[in-house]
Amino acid sequence: MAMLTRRTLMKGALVVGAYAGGMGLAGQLGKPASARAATTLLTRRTDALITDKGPTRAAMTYGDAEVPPVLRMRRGVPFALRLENGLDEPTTVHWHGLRIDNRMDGVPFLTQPYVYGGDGFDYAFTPPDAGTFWYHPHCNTLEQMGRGLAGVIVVEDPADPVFDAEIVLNLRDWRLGGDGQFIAQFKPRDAARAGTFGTVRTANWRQTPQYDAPAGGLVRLRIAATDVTRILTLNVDGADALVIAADGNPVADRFALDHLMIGPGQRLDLALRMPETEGAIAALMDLRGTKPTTLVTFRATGASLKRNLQDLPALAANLLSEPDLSAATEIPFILSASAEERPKDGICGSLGYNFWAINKVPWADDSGDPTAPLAEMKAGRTYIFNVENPTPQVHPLHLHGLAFKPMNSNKQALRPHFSDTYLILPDEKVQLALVADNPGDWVFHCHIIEHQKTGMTSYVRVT
Ligand SMILES: [Cu+2]
Repeated sequence: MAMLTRRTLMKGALVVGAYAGGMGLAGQLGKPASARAATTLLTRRTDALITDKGPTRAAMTYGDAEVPPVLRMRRGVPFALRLENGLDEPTTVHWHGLRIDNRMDGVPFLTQPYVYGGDGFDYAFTPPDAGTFWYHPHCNTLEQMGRGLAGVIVVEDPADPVFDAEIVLNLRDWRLGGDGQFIAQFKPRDAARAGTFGTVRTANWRQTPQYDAPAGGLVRLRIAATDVTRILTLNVDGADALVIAADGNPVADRFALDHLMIGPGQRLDLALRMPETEGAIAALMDLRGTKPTTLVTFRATGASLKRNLQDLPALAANLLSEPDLSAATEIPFILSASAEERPKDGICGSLGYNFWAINKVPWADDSGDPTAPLAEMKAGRTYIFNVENPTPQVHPLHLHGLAFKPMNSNKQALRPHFSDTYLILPDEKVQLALVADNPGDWVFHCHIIEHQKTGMTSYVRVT
């Protein structure tokens, strides 16, 4: 059935595996990483071929290749990796969506020291859930992510259905001028609104790349929206596509993709049924905004495999704690604009403004002044976050270390589903129900990074 291997389809996206099963101490969840991991991930500056104007200088990447590698892990298998910081500024790595030990969560000051240029940090954890996740810095985040530091994580499960091909898509924009070189990452007046948009759209750092896949075959598309600002409305032209997982977790009843909105930090796993005829093209589109944008194309190759989407087995569910709504404690989280005084400059960078707040408290996240937790929760108990968005903007709200179920929106019909990032609409009220089953200080913030960095950040404590 598998005519093409994953390796042949990954194209520029180098795959790094670092299963640490045989590596001893570094792989033990809950213990300090006392041994250096066999795999290293180097942050460094690089020239990048993003436009036809020649190399874009002073991009930032992870690893040896131009594009950050896809990190492959296995559910329940210890993983270890040493971050080596080759930048001339501090950084950290956050593993977005992975419910791991708080000490491995990558938030400077709150969970670990920042990692200076020339220094390293040993990350070691066991991913509890299979699915599509991603990794990025939590220090000088707008600049470092804007210049390239964002990669995709695939956590495999041996029971995953076999597809004819798998294609991982890291969707993001770049703030480049007409000469193909970086321009300022943000404009303050836009940070106070929807955020500052990129000028060049890419998938895996290429403009509208084309991938080959077997005609009539089933392709698993693992999509991560890693941009710092842009919200997408995804559709597929020229082929049928089913949504099989969202934000790392299988959907209970898979459904046809139809104008689905995802925001920064969110992921979508699609089962794409390739066209029958060799040479036929399908396209992943973004329909948000004034004109449709083709993000990626897929070209059918060879004789049709005659596969049927309905024959695809369901993905195995992740083992998440079901909230006990009869014994839940409710906690309000109200998003707002803010006009408080300038934040202090921090080692991990400040944008110099407070435009946003949660429960009236603006916090610029990676400045070393974390205020107090907005809520304290008892391990093992159920909580409901009553989130209200009276602002005129959409906000992708991300909670570290825990998984929640969105319920009872006054604006959207919600499917029962576990997630780590919720895209809240203007004037929406929603309930995020969760079991506080992972102790630690967990950041809860908007993933439009300008909003995060100008105050729309808080944290909760689980003890
Ligand atoms: Cu926001």
